Amino acid sequence: MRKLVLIILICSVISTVLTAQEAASKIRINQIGFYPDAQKVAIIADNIDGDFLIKSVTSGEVIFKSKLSDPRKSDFSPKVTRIADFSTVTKPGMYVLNLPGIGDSYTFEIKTKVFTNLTKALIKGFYFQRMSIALKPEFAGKWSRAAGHPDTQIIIHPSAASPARPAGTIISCPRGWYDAGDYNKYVVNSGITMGTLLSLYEDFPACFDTLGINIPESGNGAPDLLNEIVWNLRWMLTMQDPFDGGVYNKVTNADFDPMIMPSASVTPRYVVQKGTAATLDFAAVTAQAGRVFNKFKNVFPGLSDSCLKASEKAWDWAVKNPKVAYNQELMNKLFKPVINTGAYGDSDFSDEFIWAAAELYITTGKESFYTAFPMFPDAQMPLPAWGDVRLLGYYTLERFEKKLTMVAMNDFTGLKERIIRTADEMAKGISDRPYQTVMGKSAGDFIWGSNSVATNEGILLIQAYKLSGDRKYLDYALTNLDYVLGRNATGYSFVTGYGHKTPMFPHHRLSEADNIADPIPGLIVGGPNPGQQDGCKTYPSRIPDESYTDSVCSYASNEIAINWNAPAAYLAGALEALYNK
Ligand code: G3I
Ligand code: 9MR
Repeated sequence: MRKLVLIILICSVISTVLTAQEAASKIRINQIGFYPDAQKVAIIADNIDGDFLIKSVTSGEVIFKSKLSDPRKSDFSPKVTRIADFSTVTKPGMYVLNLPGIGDSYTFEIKTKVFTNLTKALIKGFYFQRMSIALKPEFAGKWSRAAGHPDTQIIIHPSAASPARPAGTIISCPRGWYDAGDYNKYVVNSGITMGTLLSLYEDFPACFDTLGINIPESGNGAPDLLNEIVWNLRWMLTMQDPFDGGVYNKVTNADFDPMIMPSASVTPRYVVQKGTAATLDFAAVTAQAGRVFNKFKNVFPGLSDSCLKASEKAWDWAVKNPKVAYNQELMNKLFKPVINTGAYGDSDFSDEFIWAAAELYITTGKESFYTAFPMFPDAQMPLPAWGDVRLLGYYTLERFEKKLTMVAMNDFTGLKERIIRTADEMAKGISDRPYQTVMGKSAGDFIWGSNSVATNEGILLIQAYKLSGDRKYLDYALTNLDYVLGRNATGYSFVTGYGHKTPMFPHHRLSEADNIADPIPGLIVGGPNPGQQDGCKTYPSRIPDESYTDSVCSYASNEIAINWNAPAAYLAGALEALYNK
């Protein structure tokens, strides 16, 4: 009998727990929290009519009560949502949102600087991706690990052969960050990543001069954001052929490694063919780095000058070789060994020319860079992505308005209007959307790495705010951080370790092979992608904004990548800087 009572008791406890989880998962909310003076919205992923309450976790007191909104209908699914707006709650504290008769949301916090830890974690994520170095417990905690991929014996692949460096020549390309869940390093994807991180520093130097993330270089007199960037920058510099200035596309194995730790990965590594995209991305990054590191000559002697020299040399190579695409399929027909890792193949270089030209122009002041190619070939403003980098150049022109010479000044008003117009277009109709976020305007937002669409939209909105001073753009940008942290159709906060329901099984060799239950923290996964190119069987749905699965097989929705972490770090860091002024 006692046993039966116990079983009934356990069952009823389990059923309450399940109900609590179900309730929490129905309430889609930024799982970290809110600034006191910001908009605060949760979305009920169900057609429930009635009131909602905001309760203090510490006192249990109901401090706010209001009605759920009229329903909103998704454009991509038959589902309907309701909005709970509690923006008038401004008192710092820990809270839950309660739906009477249904249950509580996850707890969340209202306070100033509510995303400082998140910002630090997203930058620290890069430290965890470092190659060629052991991660020590004092910096990496339980995720400490042995060194791997020294990359001091890199083979020139036949596709990369030149008279001075014939196939089989050994070069040294140490350091750098693992690109993603795999163990290779790609110049093109490092390009946008580094550009975004360097811009984060250039846009908000005061914040990042003092933000420490506890890495081996901390306290050396340079900001930690820059210290971390240097780890990848020094690798990138090795990717330039000193004899002609061209830049190899990647350091790679012939095939993706299995899910093993770095120290167990010993297959040969190659640099492959040079390309125009890689060379121009390299030119842009090194021009920007030359500018940024000029202020830190005492900590990094010679680095700024080396970067600038490398940049001009790369630019010259690209001008002479303006159409060298990295076509891996074609390359594999011509050369052995066949290379099966990521391609980041791009065949339109007009945007890379714009970006490199803009960075070189601002760093050197030489107008010839600005006028070398059409800076505004058309009126389009494509959101930054690894193969689409022209806006990175435009952001730089806008950031350095005071340095523009007459010819660029003449374009400036037009550029400013375009950025603001693009921001307006992105936000148009937001109040009708089921999740009230800028992200999700159309099904086309949900591509491989869709979370970087959300965060890059956030960056564009922040540029619109900087140019206009209109607070609404900042509020729009925040809706996309809310999206990434849980106010979305999946109910996940997409950053490992940050939020309540977070990815536990990312497609990430470092997290999968380390025998530690928790994945490495501070890494944003790709997010919903109805393409489902990985063929995983665990996706809950093909509906664009729901097509996400927290399983290790899912490299098309649940991998992590440096070009996704960088804009997430930018968005969180910029909001911290701008909301806490
Ligand atoms: O841009 C088109 C879009 O216009 C179209 O509507 C949509 C429909 O599916 O496709 C979009 O293109 C997709 C593109 O990603 C979007 O950026 C392609 O289908 C898709 O195949 C492509 O995926 C890329 C993937 O590699 C496969 O090549 C991802 O961008 C890229 O982030 C990813 O990168 C990999 C590296 O190769 C290897 N390391 C891991 C890394 C992250 O997964
Ligand atoms: O692990 C690889 C991941 O980093 C890439 O994004 C993805 C697409 O290029 O490919 C993954 O590797 C898979 C390979 O493409 C096919 N065999 C299974 C591999 C995953 O374990």
